Amino acid sequence: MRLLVTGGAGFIGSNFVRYVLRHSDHHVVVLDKLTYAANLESLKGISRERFRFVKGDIVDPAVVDDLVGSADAVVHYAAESHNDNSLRDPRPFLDTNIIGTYTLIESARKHGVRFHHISTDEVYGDLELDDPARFTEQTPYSPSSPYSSTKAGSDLLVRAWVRSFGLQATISNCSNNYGPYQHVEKFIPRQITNVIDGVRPKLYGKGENVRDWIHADDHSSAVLTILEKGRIGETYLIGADGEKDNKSVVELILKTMGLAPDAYDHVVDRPGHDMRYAIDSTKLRTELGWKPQFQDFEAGLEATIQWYRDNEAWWRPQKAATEAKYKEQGQ
Ligand code: NAD
Ligand code: TDX
Repeated sequence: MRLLVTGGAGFIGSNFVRYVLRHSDHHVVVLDKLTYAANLESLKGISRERFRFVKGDIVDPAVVDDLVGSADAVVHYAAESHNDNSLRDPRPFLDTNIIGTYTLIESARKHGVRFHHISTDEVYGDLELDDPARFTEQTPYSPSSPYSSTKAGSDLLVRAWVRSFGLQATISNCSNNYGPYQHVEKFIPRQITNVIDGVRPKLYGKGENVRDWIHADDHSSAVLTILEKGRIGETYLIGADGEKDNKSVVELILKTMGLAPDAYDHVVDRPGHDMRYAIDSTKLRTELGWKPQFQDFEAGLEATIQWYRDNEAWWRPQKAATEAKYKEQGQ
């Protein structure tokens, strides 16, 4: 297939591009606006034989239509992705996540092109710490932040286009990803690079919040599986049973990097901070036979820490500006 991958210069998109080129014969065109969150270095070294990069905005119908028209399938990762930014300035989240998705699905329906929409578990809101429940495909939508509400809105647009216009689409909602090439604004890379810089990790509030961690390569294998075998019109939840509270993750980072596990600071909490996410991925595992390869979070985290140690040139240019923004918020 000729795949159009939006947001392929970001964290998960760039990992997906590498994964697809390694594990399939598909050809890949990346469409990416190159916002602050992108890094072209993440695509460095990829052979041009089956890969091409186009700089452009998904809200621009002319750019989108040209590329969608010559693809067999669209895999839509492009988004404004950071909750903290959405609390400072929601507007770009509406533009890219809502209007950008609308622009893509309009074009996909016009050309009859298969569409896979990448979304998040955050559309389901949050769970209590002691709730035995996990999110399933039947959980009602209840997003908390400007980011998650725009992702929820984009999911609903895709569902409506399937029902009303027969769009050939699938949707996946994945839990928190970790791995190489993640921007230093996000929790795990921020703390690793703080420790490298001799700065104490920053834990929002009490650090009790739970995230369900999955390695980016496991997310990629799940998306490729859904793209090749998923049933049109269906939603699949992607998760790897990786629930951890933030405090334990920071302690593990500190221990792995040779420091005392309590060498971190508590900072002001995120407004509206979701308490816990947890994914039940039974449908994906039983219907499509997917299973995660990275079952050992400690080993995956250790490899990620080593990647940030080895690739300082990749993240260093973003670090000072990212920390300056956090400082303004007391975080
Ligand atoms: P990211 O912020 O690292 O990358 C986003 C990419 O999209 C960047 O390269 C950016 O330049 C591009 N982009 C933004 N606006 C654009 C526009 N208008 N036109 C074209 N390109 C644009 O994000 P990520 O963490 O890699 O997330 C990718 C997708 O996966 C998002 O849809 C996100 O909601 C979803 N997701 C992320 C996670 C996670 O843990 N990071 C978990 C579940 C789902
Ligand atoms: O410095 C920090 N300290 C801290 O305690 C930062 C940056 C975060 N946190 C906490 C907030 C969250 O509980 O760590 C947790 C993870 O934070 P983020 O990395 O900002 O991720 P989250 O808000 O959970 O959202 C992520 O997963 C779902 C992605 O950014 C989203 O794009 C995805 O949809």
